[in-house]
Amino acid sequence: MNDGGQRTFGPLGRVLVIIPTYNEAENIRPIVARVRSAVPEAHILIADDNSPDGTGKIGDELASGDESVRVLHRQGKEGLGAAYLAGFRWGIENGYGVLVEMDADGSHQPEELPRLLTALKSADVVLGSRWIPGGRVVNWPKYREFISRGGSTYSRLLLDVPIRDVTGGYRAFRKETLLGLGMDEVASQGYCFQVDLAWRAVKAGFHVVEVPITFVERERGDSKMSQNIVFEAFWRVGAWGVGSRVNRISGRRHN
Ligand SMILES: Nc1nc2c(ncn2[C@@H]2O[C@H](COP(=O)(O)OP(=O)(O)OP(=O)(O)O)[C@@H](O)[C@H]2O)c(=O)[nH]1
Ligand SMILES: [Mg+2]
Repeated sequence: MNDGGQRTFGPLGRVLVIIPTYNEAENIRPIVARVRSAVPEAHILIADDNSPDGTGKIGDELASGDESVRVLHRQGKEGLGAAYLAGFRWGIENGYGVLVEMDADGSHQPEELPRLLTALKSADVVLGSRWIPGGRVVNWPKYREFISRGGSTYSRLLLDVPIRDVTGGYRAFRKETLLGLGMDEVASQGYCFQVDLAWRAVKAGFHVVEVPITFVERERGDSKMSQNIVFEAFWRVGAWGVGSRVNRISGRRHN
C-alpha cells in the first residue's frame, strides 16, 4: 500500500453519494434529508433494485423536488455489489470526481461524511472504520461485532491488507481509484464486495486511509444480511488468500 507521503493529490471534484436500497421505504426520506443538510453540495444517487415496498417511487418523489437527487431504477434484486457498480459507472459517466458508498438505514451517519471527504484530499480512498481508535458501534449485539471483527481479521491475515475494518461499507473513492482498481472484474457481493474493493485498492498501490466512524445499528426496516453473505465472504476470501500465496510461491520459483 502506498503511504501517500510523497504524493500530491488533485482536487476532489463533484461528490456523488450512492445509496443502494432494497425495501428501505421508512429510511430513504430521513437519510436523503440528512445527507442534504450535512453536505449540501453533494449529489445523491439512490440505486434501487425495484423494491417491492415502493422505495423507488419515494425516491422519484424526492428527485422531482430536488435536482441534487437521482434514482437509478434497476430491474430486480441483484445484490449490493451490483447496485454499487452500476452507481459508480453512472457517477463516472456523469462527471463526478468522488463516489461515496453509504447504506440507507442510518448506520453510516451522513454527519460524518465531511470528515471522510477531508481525509480524501490526501488519499485515493477513505474507509470509514469501526475498528481503529475512535471508531465504535452503537446498539450492536455481541455476535454481530464478533462476525465483523472476525471477518476483518480473517481478511487482513489471509490477504495481507493493513486495514482494520475491511468489511465496512462507508467509503469515499476518487474516480481515478475506481477506474484503476479493475472495477469491471468485481463479481462479489455483500461484505465480500467491500473486501474485494479494499484488497484491489491496496494491490494497485493506492493510498488507503481509515477514518474512525460511529456505526449505528439500523432502527427501522429489515436487515438484508444473511448467512449466505457471510458464507460467500468466508470462502471467497479464503480462496483469494490461498491463490495469492500460491502465485507468490510459484513466482519465486520461476525467478
Ligand atoms: N440495490 C440494492 N440494495 C441492497 C441490496 N441488499 C442490500 N441493499 C442495501 O444495502 C444497504 C446495506 O444493507 P443492510 O441490510 O443494511 O445490511 P447490513 O448493514 O449488513 O445489515 P444490518 O446491520 O442488519 O442493517 C442497505 O441500504 C440496503 O437497502 C440489493 O440487493 N440491492
Ligand atoms: Mg445496515
